Amino acid sequence: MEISVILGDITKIKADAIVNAANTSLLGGGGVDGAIHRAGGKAILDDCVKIRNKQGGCAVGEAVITGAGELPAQYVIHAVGPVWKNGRSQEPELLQRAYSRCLDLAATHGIQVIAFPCISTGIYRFPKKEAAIIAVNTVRQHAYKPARVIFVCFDQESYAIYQALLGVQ
Ligand code: AR6
Repeated sequence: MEISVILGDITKIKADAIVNAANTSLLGGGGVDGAIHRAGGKAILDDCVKIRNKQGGCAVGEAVITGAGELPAQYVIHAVGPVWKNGRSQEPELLQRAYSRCLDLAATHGIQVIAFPCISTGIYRFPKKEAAIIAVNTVRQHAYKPARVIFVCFDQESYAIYQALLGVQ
């Protein structure tokens, strides 16, 4: 398993699956969620609505998978991270579970290349470094080993944090 980090827009990544930092409604929002739905078109929302009608959205710390519409990826995995409150409301455990559920779905769908954004670190205000440590540790410790995991950072600060954690220049 190769783990890498890039600075850029996750909607441009040609992975088997890109991960979305969604919310429990699965109906879209701002941040990376807005970018993915804008770039991918209506097909992604249609798939989300079907899942919503069947299971009533997606709980915090869980993930669901849809097609990727017009995106270069094949699938979008919509993960719901926690809103940061005070760090004592199970935020770390819930963030870890969200990453882990993405890898569970990757395993069941035979996904070999998966790209993650920095879930919960934008609108949900999870501290960037703590979130990155959880993301990297969860990927390293999960039973499923895809061929390639790409952490896609959208800001220089997150990029530097992942570079340091992964020991790359
Ligand atoms: N490519 C990669 N990363 C991005 C992109 C992009 N195009 N755009 C933003 N980011 P956020 P959250 C980064 O706020 O904190 C939505 O409204 C961003 O810089 O997108 O989990 C949802 O519907 C940050 O590092 O997600 C939820 O309601 C990271 O993606 C809520 O926001 C996550 O920031 C979820 O909040």
